[in-house]
Amino acid sequence: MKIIHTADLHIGSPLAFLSENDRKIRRIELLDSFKRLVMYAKENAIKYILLSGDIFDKDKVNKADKEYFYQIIEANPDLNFYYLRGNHDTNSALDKDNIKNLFLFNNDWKYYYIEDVCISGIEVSEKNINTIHQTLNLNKENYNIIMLHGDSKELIINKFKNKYIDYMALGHIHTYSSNVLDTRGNYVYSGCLEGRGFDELGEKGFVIIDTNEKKHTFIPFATRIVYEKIIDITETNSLYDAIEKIEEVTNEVPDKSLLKLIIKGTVKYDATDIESRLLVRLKSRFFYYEICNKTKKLLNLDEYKNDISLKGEVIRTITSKNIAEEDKNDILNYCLRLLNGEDIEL
Ligand SMILES: [Mn+2]
Repeated sequence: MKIIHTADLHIGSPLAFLSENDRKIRRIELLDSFKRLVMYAKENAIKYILLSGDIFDKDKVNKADKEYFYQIIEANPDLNFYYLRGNHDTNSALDKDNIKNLFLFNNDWKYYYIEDVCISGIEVSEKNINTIHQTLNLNKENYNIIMLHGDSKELIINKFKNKYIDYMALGHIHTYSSNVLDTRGNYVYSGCLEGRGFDELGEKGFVIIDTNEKKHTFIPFATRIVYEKIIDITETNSLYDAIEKIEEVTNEVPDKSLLKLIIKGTVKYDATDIESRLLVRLKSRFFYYEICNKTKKLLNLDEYKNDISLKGEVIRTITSKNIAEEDKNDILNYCLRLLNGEDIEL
């Protein structure tokens, strides 16, 4: 039997860094990824989908989005959905216990049996966290799947060892990871279906559990991927060289992604213009991009040696101090930028 494990869709996320229009598009994509997942399940004859919490970003999610999510479930009665709520969507399914193909969980262990597969789960709270390990009751002969939402520390994963668990379908951590629980089972975070910001970088997707083969596979599935690239342009000799080097890196990032470029290094030329030189190409290729220009200029101190100005005075004072050359350059850079009226970030 094949079962899909997904979690942390966070439908209704604010996505505040995007423009109003892009935010609208991206929010629809978060919901649409769930619909694509259901289509994928149908095409691959997978009848069971586990939703391990935080399907909605918060309980007060847009009503239309919430209804649409449940309509996708109701429109596919041949698929079975197991929805265990997380810390963001505690009340999201309160009035949904009438949907025949939607199976919910609560604060006590609940067990659903499909042939020799047992899908169990419990919604963890402060009240039950210290007893959930003892109250779990599994049959050794079954293929046992446990659904939980929380990080491995708060769930006290070690206490689940040697309880006949084959697969722990977890939610809460937004990146896929699979770890050994004991000689029999694994505990797996499916991660979210779509990266929403620069704290959710890289491939996102879901997991297919194969209970016959006793294995599981991560399937990359995101509409767009969020990337962060750090580029050091210290070795470049001109703005043109720097742009070439940066474009070499950005060319490898797929179209329509979300990209943050962090450009750093100390250069001999003026690199303040980097952002505008990159604008045309980046704007046309990416859904969203931002540039963080952390470059510093290597100063030619001789130019200021006899300068009768506040700038000259500052430079003479700092250069005469007994500090490491590298630190000196940094301090001078900050001072000169302050004198230019710029805001600096230390
Ligand atoms: Mn969570």
